[in-house]
Amino acid sequence: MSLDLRLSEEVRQALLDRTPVVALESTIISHGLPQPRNHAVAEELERIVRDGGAVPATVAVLDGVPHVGLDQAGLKRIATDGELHKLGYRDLPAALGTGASGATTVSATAFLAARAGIRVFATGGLGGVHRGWTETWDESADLDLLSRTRITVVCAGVKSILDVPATLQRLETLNVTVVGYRTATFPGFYLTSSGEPVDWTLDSAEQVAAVMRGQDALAGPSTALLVANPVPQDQQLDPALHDRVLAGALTAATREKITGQATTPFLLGYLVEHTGGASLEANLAAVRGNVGLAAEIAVCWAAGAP
Ligand code: PSU
Ligand code: MN
Repeated sequence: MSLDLRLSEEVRQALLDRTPVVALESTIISHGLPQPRNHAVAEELERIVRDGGAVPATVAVLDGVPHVGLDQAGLKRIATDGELHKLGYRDLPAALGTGASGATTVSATAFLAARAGIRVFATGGLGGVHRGWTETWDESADLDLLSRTRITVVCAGVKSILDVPATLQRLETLNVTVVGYRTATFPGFYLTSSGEPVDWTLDSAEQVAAVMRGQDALAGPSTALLVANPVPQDQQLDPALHDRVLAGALTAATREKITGQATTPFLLGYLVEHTGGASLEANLAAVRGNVGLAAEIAVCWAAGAP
């Protein structure tokens, strides 16, 4: 059995020519951002990649077929179709086998992008260990998949709705390389800093590409490289507002018995609503910065290709 992995024409050509490509996930569009703004954001993120000199490859599963690189109709579909599944890696076989459509989370996107031969991927904030994990055992499958996939993920850290120190511990155990981009503290998604230290700080896209070459030279287990890029300080969510509203969100999630895949979209949605949209602006600022940096890294990576 071979996989029918549908690459857009420009992605196929760029991979053949070894020119820069950046993978983008679709769950942030379908389940992470409110309509109708999400469609404009999906288009804007692709434009940022192009302006940075790379080809965008938004990833999703449409009618049971995994796509790497969507056309305009595909992009519109992931932004507007209310029936889309949220697909982690483990959901991919079920979607393929039943002909279902869905947006891909970090775990499914990283897998499909790497499978297509793409090395750089941008998102907002990773999934991770949820608060209350000792009770719920809720840890995003993003972490495990990134411990076995050779891809560079540019993100604003992990979502601040999570237990950030516990997530960093898990990333260490899983041997995922974590670097701060121009920061010595791990970013806090909506916030510039989570307050947690990082062991490595890199200052340029060239340096990131050099670390990627180091991964390949070692030829060890196929782990990811996490490039943690903070939201600019003047665009972060007010930390006091963040802490106050997040506390309310966590209480509401417990009260309404929100669990599993619904947890992250519920918490993000609650924050948007109860910060009067300010968390949305911080989230978008973080994603835009990540996508721009990912394009820079992809350009440096392609420049060093044999
Ligand atoms: N980044 C954002 N918004 C999001 C996500 C990331 O700015 O909605 C998505 C990603 O797809 C990530 C998922 O993989 O949230 C994590 O969900 P869970 O905690 O259910 O694994
Ligand atoms: Mn979960």
